[in-house]
Amino acid sequence: MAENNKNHTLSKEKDKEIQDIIKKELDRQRSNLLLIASENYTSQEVIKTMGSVLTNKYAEGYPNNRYYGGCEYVDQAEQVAIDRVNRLFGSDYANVQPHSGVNANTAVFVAILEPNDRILSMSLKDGGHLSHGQSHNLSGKYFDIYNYCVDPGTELIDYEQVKKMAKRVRPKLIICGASSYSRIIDFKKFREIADEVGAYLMADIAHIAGLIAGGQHPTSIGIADFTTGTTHKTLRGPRGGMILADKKYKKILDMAVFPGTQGGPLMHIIAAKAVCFREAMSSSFKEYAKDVVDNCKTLCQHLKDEGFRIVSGGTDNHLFLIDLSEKGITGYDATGVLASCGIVINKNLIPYDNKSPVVTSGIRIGTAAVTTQGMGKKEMHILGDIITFALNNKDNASRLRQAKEKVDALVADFPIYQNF
Ligand code: DSN
Repeated sequence: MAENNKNHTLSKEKDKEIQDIIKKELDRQRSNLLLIASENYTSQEVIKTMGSVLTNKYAEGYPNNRYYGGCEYVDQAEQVAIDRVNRLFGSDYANVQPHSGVNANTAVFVAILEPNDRILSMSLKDGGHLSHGQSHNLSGKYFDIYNYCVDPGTELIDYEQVKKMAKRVRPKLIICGASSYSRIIDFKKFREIADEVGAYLMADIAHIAGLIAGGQHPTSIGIADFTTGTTHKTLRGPRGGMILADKKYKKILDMAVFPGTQGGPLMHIIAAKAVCFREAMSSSFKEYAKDVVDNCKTLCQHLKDEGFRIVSGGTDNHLFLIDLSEKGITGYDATGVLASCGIVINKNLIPYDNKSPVVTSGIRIGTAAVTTQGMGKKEMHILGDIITFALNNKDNASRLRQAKEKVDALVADFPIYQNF
């Protein structure tokens, strides 16, 4: 650099305050068992791509049709992401720009609905998502929301009730897909119901995207009009959203994402999505998806055998819900007890819960992250024993310390992010 020139941009100075926080978070992820059903450990290649210079680029618009110059390489990255996700899911249109699952859902609403149009979706208490019409969310404020519930006896989606409601309500859009439903979702049955009442069908596969990609859950592609999802849960990519659909919807969906609901796309995240889609096409990812479900079934059955009541009696996917009301402990307290032992889960409403969303009668457990770590059947039984021991000794500090020691021993055998 010439003597009098100043380099204003390329500071090599470390931001110690933030680096210390990142280091602490890395240690937290390394030293705890992450059983939050919507979390995972993404690959180092994904993390490296997110931390790339692609973050510097504005690229409003779509590949080869941008409002900025200099987009030749980010165009390539976005096209690779689109082509790969279409190949992965067998779709013929994809929008990889939504910043999140909520943004993907919102864009579909903007594409096809007018304010006050009717939506029929799953109740939040029964497993639905807040962006499917919760009253404080934009979806609940701008649209007329009707909810279907699970059957109070089986705790499974009652397709007859969905059909009856659809006939009565005549919604413009039916939403299927959930955040805390542990069973297979029958997209074909939803399609039949939507056809009977002339409604659009949107499948929100945020939770099960990786299971669909890995052949462990039936697909919604070719059945639902719109499939929305996230890339960071079972799909194990960067935090972000996506929309898949028939290409006849390309124009309205592209417009609804940009300029309808978003501005500049996050090109570093889109490139990292492309990395994740490639990883999810591998045969090892198929094995991973199968192991996630097998581990979930093993852990769920273990806890059931220990006397915990499992919502709907079991699981077909990567998560299950425990109803703790007979155990005399709330979801809120159970989350704290397990956290003190190094097991991170979330409290969760269960169907027909009489407690508030802050307290809850249940907890949700998922196996996507521990399966990424390499844990299998044997570890699921160890984990089941530790969870049982901790919840049965919730007020005994020395026993909770013993549970923590067991978690530490388990985690030590399955290190993650060693090269960071
Ligand atoms: N998708 C939610 C979850 O399942 O954790 C968060 O909104």
